[in-house]
Amino acid sequence: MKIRRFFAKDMRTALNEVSRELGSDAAILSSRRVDDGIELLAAQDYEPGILEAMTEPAAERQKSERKSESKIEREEEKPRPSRFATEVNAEEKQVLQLDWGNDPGLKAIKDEMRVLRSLMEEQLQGLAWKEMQQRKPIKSLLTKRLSLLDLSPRLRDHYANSDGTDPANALANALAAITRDIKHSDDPMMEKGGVYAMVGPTGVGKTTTVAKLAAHFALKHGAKHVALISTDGFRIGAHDQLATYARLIGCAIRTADTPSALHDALDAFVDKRLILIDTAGMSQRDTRLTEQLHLLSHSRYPIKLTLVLSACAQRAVLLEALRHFGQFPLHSTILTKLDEATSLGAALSCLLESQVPLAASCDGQRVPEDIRVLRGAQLVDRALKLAEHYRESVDEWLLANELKVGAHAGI
Ligand SMILES: Nc1nc2c(ncn2[C@@H]2O[C@H](COP(=O)(O)OP(=O)(O)O)[C@@H](O)[C@H]2O)c(=O)[nH]1
Ligand SMILES: [Mg+2]
Repeated sequence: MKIRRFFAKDMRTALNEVSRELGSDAAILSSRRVDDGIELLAAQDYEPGILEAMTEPAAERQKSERKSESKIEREEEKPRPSRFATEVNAEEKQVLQLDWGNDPGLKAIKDEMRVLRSLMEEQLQGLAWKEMQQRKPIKSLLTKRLSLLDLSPRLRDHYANSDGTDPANALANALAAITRDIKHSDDPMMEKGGVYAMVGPTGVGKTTTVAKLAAHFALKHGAKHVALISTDGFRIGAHDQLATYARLIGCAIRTADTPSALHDALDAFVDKRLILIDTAGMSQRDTRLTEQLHLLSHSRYPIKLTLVLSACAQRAVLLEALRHFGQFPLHSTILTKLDEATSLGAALSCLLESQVPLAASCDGQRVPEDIRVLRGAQLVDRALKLAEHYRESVDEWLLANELKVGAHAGI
């Protein structure tokens, strides 16, 4: 058996060379990637028995050598691997196991199969969507209409199952179900007072919302009944921003950037009817503080955690905020920046999925005007108007793509 090593820039060239040099019956013993191409070990007049002898690990050989003498004698009769074969054995033992994972030819085939698979999936998804349009025209129309609202796919599919004798009737039922499922806080914080801590990502409008709530309460009941606490002692100007609002409203204010300072501030404001705590954001420090706020809510200060969310944020951002702050019991949520949102789908999905009650909605920067209590019907109505204004058509490819084949009930 003749064994030779070949180098070439790619597998095809290497195989051509093997065939030219050793003939078409040559056997490939191993292949591996090297710096500038492919290295092949090929054999002419390949005899599997000899190869096994070449690849038999030394330990195995020693073990069999230790067996009975008669066995040794028989072993000696067997052909021993040549010096060249032994060298190859030592050097190439690991390489002799073909490294198919790095084979460029196989990799190309794999890539092509991946493309073919996604093409087939796409075709099947398109068929599933077409089939649904034929078999369940009302459901498919509802799916299209609800897609305009930009609800999460799960909620869209859920509400697209609404009953109805005709498309308009089914849509009215679906919208009524959405409206009914939006939870509202029965706690009128702007009327009754209490201790509320605004938590949420940075920049969503927590400080502005605190000012709006404080100003409304002060207008109704008097500024002396309102107190503000800022726990955002890190950012330059954060306290100044709240202090400016407190001065304009004429209410008391304190900074508390440690749990004990917060305790002291709450003690100092024990006679206030409305205490609003403004926090910073989502950093680890804020999480610790939120934890503290939650702990305090079990003491004599019934602090209610209110999650402030921007209606402009993407669904993933809102879900992340919910995941982060949802580890504490949330009393309610306030939606801000409704005036800047081009879709309310993400915010509605968040409210529906989390079931955290909505306490108020903000639709502008003006203090105190731009805050109101919106009911579910008003929110849904607003969401529909935005959908009509900003979305003309549904991307059917996207829709079909989301309807993972067979994954949804009734398809
Ligand atoms: N358009 C709009 N802007 C808002 C609203 N609420 C707050 N803002 C603005 O958002 C920015 C950040 O607000 P701020 O209260 O400092 O956010 P915080 O970091 O959560 O305290 C400021 O420019 C606010 O004027 C709102 O409802 N609509
Ligand atoms: Mg702030």
